[in-house]
Order: sequence, then structure tokens, then C-alpha cells
Amino acid sequence: EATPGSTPTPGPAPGTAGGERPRLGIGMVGYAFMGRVHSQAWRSAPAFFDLPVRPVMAALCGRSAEGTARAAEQMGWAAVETDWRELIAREDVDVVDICTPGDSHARIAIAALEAGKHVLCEKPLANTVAEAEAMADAARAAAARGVHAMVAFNYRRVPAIALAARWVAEGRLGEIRHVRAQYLQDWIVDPDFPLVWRLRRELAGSGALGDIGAHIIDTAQFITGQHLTQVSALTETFITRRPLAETSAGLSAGVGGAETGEVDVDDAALFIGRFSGGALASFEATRFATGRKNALRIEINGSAASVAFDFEAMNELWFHDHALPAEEAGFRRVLVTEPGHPYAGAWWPPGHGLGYEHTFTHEVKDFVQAIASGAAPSPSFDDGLRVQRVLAAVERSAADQSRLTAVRQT
Ligand code: 4PW
Repeated sequence: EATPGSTPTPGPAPGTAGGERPRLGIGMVGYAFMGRVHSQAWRSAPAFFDLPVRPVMAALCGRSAEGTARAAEQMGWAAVETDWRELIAREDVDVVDICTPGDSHARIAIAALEAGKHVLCEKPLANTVAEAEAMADAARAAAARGVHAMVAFNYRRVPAIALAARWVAEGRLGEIRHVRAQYLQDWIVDPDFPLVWRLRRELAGSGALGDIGAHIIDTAQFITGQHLTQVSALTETFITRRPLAETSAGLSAGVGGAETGEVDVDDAALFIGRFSGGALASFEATRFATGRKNALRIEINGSAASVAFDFEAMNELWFHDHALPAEEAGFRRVLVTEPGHPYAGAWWPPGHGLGYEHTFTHEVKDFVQAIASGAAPSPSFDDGLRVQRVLAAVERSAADQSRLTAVRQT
């Protein structure tokens, strides 16, 4: 079992003969939900993709020595650290993978980039625009030294979403007129669900807006190749006090105590917006959509065709070709599991679909390839900053109730 600060003994990465390719040492901070899925990605990427370097899961960092050692042993990390500064300082760590709540992203990422370590950072990039700006500055300075940074908007790596982006880039949709995006969950509907870190502004920055709204903003900007220029928003906190969290794991498990605390983030955020290419858009991010578990949905209507996607059926992309005669036209389902589809060829035969975790494997694979080739990885910290600026604009708009027009019934 790994112990704090123990020397790593990296063996060949799974699925490689080992040895021939240069080693890329990975150090990860955090081992909860995101840490687990990133660990799975680091394990599986070299087994399914032919990578030019050999990622080695060198060290895992967490605050509790015991918890970190247990997680490291379970998830395949060779050593453990309890201070992220020590992790960054390790000679066997070339990449720092940040899977912590947003309040520590800027500190860790900037220190790692300054130390010459490549950085993969969970989303949203930061908790404030000022932090995101500092991170983007650090990433630009590091890039000049060949050190790379990427923000982990994993849904870009859903094959169906990557396919939609490809079709838009090829002009198959024509001019984009509408973007309709939703991210719907229901894991905090119960008023007794505790005040976990995702519901605390000082740790998460915002609520549904930053946690899941950030994903649909990035996904929409990624697919359309455009960016939001204007927004108008409404946010709401339906349950304003919750039991203080005694334990929390992932999105569903959490136990609260007798004491309660204030919920100071949004439970739901809705906004409309305008894209740089002229499209009108609507966005909805909520954790109160009873029955919807992880419904990241996006529909894009262009002058020539439309696409529609729902993560709850993530291997499907719906396509309507408006050039077809009206008698034949209509949305048809494309099963995105063909070898010619983005990422799909590395996995199973057609029809044998992928899951949530594969999006992270694709993310890690793209990041490693960018590092090895010296190309700038995408989404960059500048992309993360652009999303952060949209989040800030949504919050500014929602705070300004004077822009809401009252409905006059009489
Ligand atoms: O990034 C998001 C999370 O914070 C996710 O992809 C889904 O919503 C799952 O957990 C939360």
C-alpha cells in the first residue's frame, strides 16, 4: 500500500509493452467523484489509444493521509502526498491533474504552471473571473515555455457532441439560428439533502450555474464555434437552508446533521443569450428537474439542418436534413458508434455504446497527445475564462431584477 511521500515504482502502463516511449508522470489532486473518474481515464487511455508517451500514475494528493493512501491503492496511484505543493515539487510528476473544488484551482494551477508542470484542471476553471484571468495569464506564459494547460470540459469528448461540432464546421447545418441547451439534474430536490461543497459559494463559486451551466455554455460554444455576446438571466434558490453536511460522496450520497446552514448559491439558473454569429439561445441549468438525472441536452437549428442530443442517451445524435422533401424529412437517430465517428473506433464494435467515463478517457488522450506534439490543447484556459465571463454576466443579470418586466394582467 502507498504511504505519504513514498517513492513511486511505476511499472509499464496498462496495454503497453512499456519502456520504449517516454514516460509522462501524472500527479492528481483530489480523489472524490472527479478524482475517481480521472483515475479511470488515466488507467484506460493508454490501453485503448496509441499514445506517443506513457502516462504513469505517479502520485495522488489528498488532505487525509489515510484516505489518500486507501484511494491510491484502490485506483492505481503509485505514491501519495498530503500537500499539493509537495506533489508539484516531485520530479516524477510532469502533469498536475486538479480534481478539487473550485476554490483551490487558481492556487494549484498557477503554482504548477510556474513550476513547469502541465495542468489539467476541472471545471469551472475558477470561482471568479479574476482568478480565471490569473490562470489564463499563467497558462499563456507557460505555453511560451512549452508547458500546457487544459480545462476539463469533458462533454466535448462525447462522440455525438464531437460529431455535431464536426458537422457544424463542415457547414452541414448552414447558418445557425437557434441554440437550445439544458442541463437537468434532480439530486438535491430533498430539502434534507445536506449542504455539500457544491452548494457553498466559498467552495464552488456558484450553484447549478457554475457546476452544470458551465458545461452547456462550453458545449454550445464548442459545437457552434461561436461565443455568447449577451445574456439575460433568472436564478433561484428554492431551498435556502439545509442540514450541514456530515458526509458527502458524489452527487447522491450525503448525510446531514441536526444543525442547518444557509444555501448561498443558485439551485437553478435560466438565461437567454445571443451568439457572435447571430444565433439566439436559451439555457437552463437546474438540480430540481425531478426525474432528470444527467440530462445535458442541446438542440441546434441551422438554415440547412438541425441536430439534437441528450446525454441520457449519449450514443445517439438526432439529425434533421431540411433539404429533404417534407414528406421524407424529420429527425432521424444516428447511432454514434461507427469507426468513422469521433473516438468511437478505439472502442467496441458498432452498437456497443460508450458511457460517461469514456468522455474523460478521451479528454486525457487528447491532452497527452497535445503535450507530446507541442500543440495547444483545447479547451484552453482562455476558453475556460470565456465561460467564466459568461457565468459572471449571468450572475450580474440575475442580480439586476429591475430588468425583469412585470406582467400586467389588468
Ligand atoms: O461536472 C459535472 C458535475 O460537477 C458533471 O459532469 C455532472 O454534474 C456530474 O456531476 C456534476
